[in-house]
Amino acid sequence: MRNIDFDKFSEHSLVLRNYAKNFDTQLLEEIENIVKQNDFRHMKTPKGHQMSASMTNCGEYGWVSDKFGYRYEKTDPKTNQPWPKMPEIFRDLARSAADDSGYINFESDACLINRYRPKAAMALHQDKDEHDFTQPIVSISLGISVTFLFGGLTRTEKPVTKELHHGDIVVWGGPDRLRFHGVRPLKNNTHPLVGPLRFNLTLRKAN
Ligand code: MD6
Ligand code: FE
Repeated sequence: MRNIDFDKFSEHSLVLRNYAKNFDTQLLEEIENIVKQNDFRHMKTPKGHQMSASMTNCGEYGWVSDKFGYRYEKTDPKTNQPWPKMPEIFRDLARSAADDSGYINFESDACLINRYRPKAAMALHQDKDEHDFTQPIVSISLGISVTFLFGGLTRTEKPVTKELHHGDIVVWGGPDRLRFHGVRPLKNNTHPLVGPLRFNLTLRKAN
């Protein structure tokens, strides 16, 4: 039996500490390869605000935001091309993290890649553009650490916080699936392997 170090947010959501660490170079190489095909960009919210994290996608569906709203698209509206293929290591790692968290047979068809520089943040939001809320979300952190905010089902509930570090994987679902969450502005910092950056891979079943 493998010894998994986990840290629970709640009954249905947890952080698997260091779960992705052994794969970090491989994951970073795959990100680099994706970015060569489809570069990071700052998307705008439907209200016209530029997001401070920059984003790209891989997999069958990519998450996009612009004046027409938040949604999943099979092609990148910027290039009209399909998103880069999902690397097997992303899908396999997400599936195994989900399995180890009690969500068996998780099949992701979308991976949003967020890149944060110091001071970038993610305001409280719900992930609700997917079709099937019975499917969990698996989120992989690489690079500099961040304070993750895990709120309630309403925006006003005071969030609990967890530090997420390089190699940690968050898995959540069930009754927590629609909880508000976000990340605090990143502090100035440098990670030995990643530099002054944080990457977050969010794997989902969009459709
Ligand atoms: C981030 N993550 O960690 C932003 N959403 O940079 C998310 O928005 C997120 O980590 C749903 C589930 C897990 C997450
Ligand atoms: Fe989210």
